[in-house]
Amino acid sequence: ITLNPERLGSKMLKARIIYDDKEVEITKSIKVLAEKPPSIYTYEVINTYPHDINAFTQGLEFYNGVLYESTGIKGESSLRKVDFETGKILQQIDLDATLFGEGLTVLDNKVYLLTWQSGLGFVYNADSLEKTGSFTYGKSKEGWGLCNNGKELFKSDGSEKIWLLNPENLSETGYFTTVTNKSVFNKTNELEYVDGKIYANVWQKPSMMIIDAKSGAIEGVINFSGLKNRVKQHSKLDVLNGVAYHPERGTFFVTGKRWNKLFEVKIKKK
Ligand code: DDQ
Ligand code: CA
Repeated sequence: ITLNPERLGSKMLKARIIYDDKEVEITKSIKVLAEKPPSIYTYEVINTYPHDINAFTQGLEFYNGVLYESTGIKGESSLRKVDFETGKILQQIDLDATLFGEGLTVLDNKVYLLTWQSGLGFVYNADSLEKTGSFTYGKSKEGWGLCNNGKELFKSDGSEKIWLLNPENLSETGYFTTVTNKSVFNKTNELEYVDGKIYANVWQKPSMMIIDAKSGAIEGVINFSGLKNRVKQHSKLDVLNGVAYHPERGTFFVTGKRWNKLFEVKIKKK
């Protein structure tokens, strides 16, 4: 039996054998893990910008120099364009109060936005934020994070899988599993695609993973636990969430749910 080594994770092996003159099928589940442990990365804060303290940040991505941000919580969910330097909201649309906004990504002037548990996503014109379409999920469970590589979308759903979606019709064309050399990991949340890797923050952890976007191998981890202490402390303060890459500056921007700051950081291998 040969395994497709491109994608890691759980595999089901099936074999038909002759036993006592009878043909029987045997199955065995195995886990194909990454070869190497993840490398440790560190970060340096190079700038701090204001961020809406009320925003329950879900999606974060730059497109043509503008920061696109989506927020969650029913009745507070929105899609906005933000001037990252001042934190000023340039344009905003609110989601129906029955929906819980989740991740977003922008491709070919279209914003794709997920909702959490209603199985529903939306498409908007990136300039006007006018709604141009909607879609439902296939086999993926919930709507968590989104990013894209210029051709396909990547979607997290709270499980150990990252799904690939066709941007034309939003069909799920496959998935890969996020694994280290030791085990399978779940709960990747907000995503960002840069040069063949997906930067993913992990729900309820102050950490980010660097995942190979083909195999699913977790190649790096970054501990951002120092950042939450640097924002205004208040009773509704929530977890680190939101990572956006700025290609012209070559830096990452990270924030959290109801954080009053957006941090511009440089990431490097320890
Ligand atoms: N998710 O973004 C990680 C997918 C879900 C975040 C859910 C946070 C719960 C907030 C409280 C909900 C009250 C109905
Ligand atoms: Ca992002």
